[in-house]
Amino acid sequence: MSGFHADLDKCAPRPSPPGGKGFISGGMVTPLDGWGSKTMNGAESLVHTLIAGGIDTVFANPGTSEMHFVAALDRIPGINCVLCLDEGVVAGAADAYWRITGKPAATLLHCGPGLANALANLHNARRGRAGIVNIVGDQATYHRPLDAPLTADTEGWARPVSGFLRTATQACLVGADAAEAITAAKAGMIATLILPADTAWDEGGVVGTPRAAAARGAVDHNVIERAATVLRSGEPTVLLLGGSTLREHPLAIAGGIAAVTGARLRAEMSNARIERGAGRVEIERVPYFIDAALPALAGAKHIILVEAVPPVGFFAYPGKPGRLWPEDCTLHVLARAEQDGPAALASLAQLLAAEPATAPNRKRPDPAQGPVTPQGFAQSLAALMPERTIIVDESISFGRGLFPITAQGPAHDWLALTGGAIGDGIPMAVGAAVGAPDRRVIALQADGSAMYTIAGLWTAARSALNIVFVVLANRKYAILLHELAGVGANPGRTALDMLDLGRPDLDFVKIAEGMGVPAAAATSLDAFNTLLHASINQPGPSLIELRIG
Ligand SMILES: Cc1ncc(C[n+]2csc(CCOP(=O)(O)OP(=O)(O)O)c2C)c(N)n1
Ligand SMILES: [Mg+2]
Repeated sequence: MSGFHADLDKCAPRPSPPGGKGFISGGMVTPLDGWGSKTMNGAESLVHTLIAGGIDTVFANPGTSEMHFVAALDRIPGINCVLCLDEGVVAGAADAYWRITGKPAATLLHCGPGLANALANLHNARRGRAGIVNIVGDQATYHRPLDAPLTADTEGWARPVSGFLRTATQACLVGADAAEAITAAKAGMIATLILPADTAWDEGGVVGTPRAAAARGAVDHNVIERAATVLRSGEPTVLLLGGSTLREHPLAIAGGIAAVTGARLRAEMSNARIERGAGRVEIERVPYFIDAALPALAGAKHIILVEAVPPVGFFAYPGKPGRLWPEDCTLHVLARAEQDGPAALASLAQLLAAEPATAPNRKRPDPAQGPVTPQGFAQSLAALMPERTIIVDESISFGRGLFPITAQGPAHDWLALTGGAIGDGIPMAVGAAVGAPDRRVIALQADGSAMYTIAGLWTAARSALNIVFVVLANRKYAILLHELAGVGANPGRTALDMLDLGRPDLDFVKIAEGMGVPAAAATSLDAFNTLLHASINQPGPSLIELRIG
């Protein structure tokens, strides 16, 4: 969906811009006489429409062109405004807010460049199919032709990440435009609404009426029958799950199907949220590293995709395949991303007479002691994380082996990087904590990735968010050292220097304290356990710099 609103006859004529007659304004120069409602400006109609659409949170980094929107947020109660000091934080926070609440948040970004700063995390959000009402203030319509410094191709920059894209043209249409954007966001799209300053400050605003989220498309019965036939064949089959099928209930249903048919379960490598831990059916992801990913799907004759896309390697590697499924394996789509995967699984289970699986009783481990290892770290997490913890995982190389042991912890959610663009962990922790203030967020944060959007710590302090940031400080881009070998490159001094974060070492304790987040360092699991326990039991954010080598 894209383009300008066609419904112009609802509006009174556009007021004359300053400069009067003869000023260029998209061909329209009309006097103020006859202008419509004076009760509300475009920005106010936008805020009222957001509230009508159930939007209660705005992650914001404003500028001059958004001042009327900011003023309207001030005048009209009902929206929690969270200031973020970098647009990457805005976008990552809005993404995780969606993942945790199932509701879109709005953003507030400043002109093309503000949007551009947000793009990497909007890319991640799009890959995870998040719904966001992405509001970008921009130059007034009649100022745009003057090509002032902040003028940019805002639509052009927004297009690749946006499922819906609209530039408001008149104050009286902003409400209707916003209503459409909200409806699109509720369907799991990034809905970008570009708001030229005059469409915000002009009078004549009309509140729009967002529609309720449309029900997700049902899967055709023949498709379900075919999947049942595949599963009954007894040939080696993998059920590859993504999207909403990684929640507790559909996972139990998929576990039941696996139990009666012998199929294996796998989660997509890049997925937005898995419900796991005590009482949940355990599922492994398709591994990141190509040499682990290929064996994970080896031998499969069929892969049934449920809200998942065909599994491919993260990158190409010389002499290795890009597709992860074997040559003699057939892919079957049970449910596409926008369809109702859980309902399709339930119908499939019925055909196969499969009962939902019950998760085995896993014993919760004690915290591990001694030197820091990934296994010991995972064990301490499983031992100490509270019930309903939200784990935000940007742990990169240290985190590859954390999954099996943390499954022994209490029921929790796991939010992973969905689009491979690092710098999403701290922002996602912010958004998850804003969305679920009654829960504890533990952010597993690799050090190099932390530095992209480190400003998110300030928002965590300002908004007193219940987050423990665990910075995994190996002082390297460790994964890239591995990748260097993987692509067959022969590193020299310059190459190795570009993967090293030392000289000077980053002091995350001081960085955090400088932004109002209490922090301490640990070099052993014993010290980590003590700090984690204390952090979990105090409200607000804290940071543990865990030195891992
Ligand atoms: C936006 C973006 N920029 C750069 C990269 C390339 N990249 C992938 S991993 C990585 C370094 C990660 O280092 P760190 O966060 O310290 O994790 P570690 O490998 O040390 O565990 C970089 C630069 C990327 N994936 N995304
Ligand atoms: Mg590192």
